[in-house]
Amino acid sequence: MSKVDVLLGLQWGDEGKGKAVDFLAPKYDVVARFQGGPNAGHTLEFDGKKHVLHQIPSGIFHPDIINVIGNGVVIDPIVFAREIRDLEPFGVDATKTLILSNKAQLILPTHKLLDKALELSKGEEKIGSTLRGIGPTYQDKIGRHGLRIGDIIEKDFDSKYQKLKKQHLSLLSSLELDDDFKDQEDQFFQSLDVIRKFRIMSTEYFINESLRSGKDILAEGAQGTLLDIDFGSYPFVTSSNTTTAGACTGLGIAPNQINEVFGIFKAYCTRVGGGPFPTELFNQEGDDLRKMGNEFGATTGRPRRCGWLDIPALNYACMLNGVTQLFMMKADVLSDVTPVKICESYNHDGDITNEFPYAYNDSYSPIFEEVPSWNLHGIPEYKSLPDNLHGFIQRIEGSVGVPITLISLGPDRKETVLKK
Ligand code: 2SA
Ligand code: MG
Repeated sequence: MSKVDVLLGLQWGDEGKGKAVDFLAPKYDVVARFQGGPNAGHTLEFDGKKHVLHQIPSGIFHPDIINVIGNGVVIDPIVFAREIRDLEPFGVDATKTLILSNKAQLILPTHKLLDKALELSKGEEKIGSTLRGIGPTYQDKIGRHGLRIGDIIEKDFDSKYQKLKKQHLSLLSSLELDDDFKDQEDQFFQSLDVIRKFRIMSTEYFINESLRSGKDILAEGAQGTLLDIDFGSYPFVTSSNTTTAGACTGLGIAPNQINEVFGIFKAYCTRVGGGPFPTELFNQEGDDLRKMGNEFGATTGRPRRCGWLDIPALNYACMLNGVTQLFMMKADVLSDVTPVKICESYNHDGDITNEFPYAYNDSYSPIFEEVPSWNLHGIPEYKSLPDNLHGFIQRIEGSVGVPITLISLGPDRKETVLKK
């Protein structure tokens, strides 16, 4: 019997999970998404081309890998149909290698309107949602009146759809419907036909049978640990469990089937949307990081907030996820940046703490330490990385107690250094 490896983000998303999954995928027979939906934007770059995946697992470019959209995911059919269409010019026939859980929840056009209405109602306190309908869809799931992918192949789907839409419209009655709502709805129904061409099944059986027959599975997380609905900076979080536990509930895997947990982090931090960000830079240094790291949302294009690496947050994420290997991304962006800083702990009303705060506020301030910067040329072997970068790596490994086994020095598959 084989096991499941999990790959997930340790910060606020955008750590570079797409690249890491794409890099690891050839070692696996199955790649499975377990939470989130079209709010994700996983960027893959190879053969001089850039691809951004939102709902489709990142193993899709490998013809021998089966990709699974698990029950923990929320699916927007319109985005799904567009993604499938965009893959065609690259010779990807996803109907052969992608399967969908009948228990994944459906995002309706009205879920997106509700998302907008909820954000508008929050004013200054808004979460900074991607407005892809994520929150309202998970709300309906937990409220036990959502629609699932399995429903779209049932005869009574239309009446179920109308019933839920009516409920949503009564909630939205104070709002004018967007002019293009009818168009959205037409696209929604056309897109359902695209989904019907796929294998829709109880993917928990597929996953567990694959394990029994010795297949290797990689579970691909979306967003990041600090956006987890339970452990993230609530309420500025997404609506799913982005942690290792989410891979169990989002795919139907028993906890004792989890093997390696690959935790991805950037050598600095970014966050998109609202909410606390202890190491955020509000000055030119932050603008420079954004520019050098090209820190703009892969789904919404929004500029990302930038700041220094936060070790207490990284420790917290490693603890929650049981991380066994760390992958450090974008170390190239800090090349030549002087000085590079790391937050080792926080000052809380005069006391030093290493705990990730329940609510980060003015009573906290990060304690930074400067580390010497490095200078990169090309893609060296691990041993030949600049001494100062080795120092940075050892510093993090020492603080977190988990080895950094992969260092990414650029977006392309080839710009990757492995600690053998
Ligand atoms: P939502 O859309 O309701 O789940 O948003 C709730 C919060 O979660 C954040 N969030 C994200 N943060 C980083 N990256 C995400 N994916 C896209 C990307 C984002 C983009 O990969 O670049 O393109 O803007 C993602 N998805 C959700 C969000 O900002 C809210 O703070
Ligand atoms: Mg992203």
